[in-house]
Amino acid sequence: MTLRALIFDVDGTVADTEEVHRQAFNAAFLEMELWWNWSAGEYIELLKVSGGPERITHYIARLKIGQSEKERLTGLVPAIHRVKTRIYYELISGGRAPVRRGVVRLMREARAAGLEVALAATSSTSNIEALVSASLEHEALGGFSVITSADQVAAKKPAPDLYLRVASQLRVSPEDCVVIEDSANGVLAAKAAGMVAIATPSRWTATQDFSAADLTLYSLGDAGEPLDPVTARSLGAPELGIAQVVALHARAMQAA
Ligand code: XBP
Ligand code: MG
Repeated sequence: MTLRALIFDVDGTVADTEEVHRQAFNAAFLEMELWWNWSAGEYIELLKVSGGPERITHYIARLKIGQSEKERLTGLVPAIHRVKTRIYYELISGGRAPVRRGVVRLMREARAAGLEVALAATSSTSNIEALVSASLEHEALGGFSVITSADQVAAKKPAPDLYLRVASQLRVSPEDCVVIEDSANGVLAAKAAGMVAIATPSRWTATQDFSAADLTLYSLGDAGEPLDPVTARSLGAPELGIAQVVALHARAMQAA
């Protein structure tokens, strides 16, 4: 089983988008005349639920209000999320989300090594495309073998559906894939799909449990911002390069 594909989660992995998502949620609540406003601290907790509609529903379920009011508000979730998605699309199209260090370099190294490079996200395809166009200026959409989002599968992370769909679209076996993920749900989804998972927690997910990951790094490292000496020594390089990804995959396959 040789490594054939490198799959990047999008939100929090390719770029630090969650602050933009949080602002879009709050702007949507305002527009819908709802009294909610998610603080950064609250959002870290809410991010343990994957998916915008699921997150709002989870939030409503915990409000100290009557059951009938909860049902009325839950009925509004699709409308709230449509407004949120419109606002997010506008914000992200303005290039508001910084790309994480080393992501573009590792994508290019993977392509140069003949690997498929794919994107997989819980958010919608249009949101991913807006982010790629606005923030990954040199990485054309065409540079990705597959771009898949949760609106194409039945169950969101931590279910394996999204990653299994990427593997089938790439016509590769899940075992031939390595996933880069910033969330615990994402790592669990990749592992449930039978893939090797590298976790790169973000400032929003740093408190989550990444014990299921095959490797956890706080960053991929990059020229000008190498990994700290201890991490670099354990990795055998100042940044996570495609050679380290191939070696990790080979070790995981031998151990399987
Ligand atoms: C990200 C999510 C998404 C975003 C919000 O997960 O869970 O729900 O936070 O986007 P991942 P939507 O990085 O695992 O893809 O509101 O479009 O769902
Ligand atoms: Mg993510």
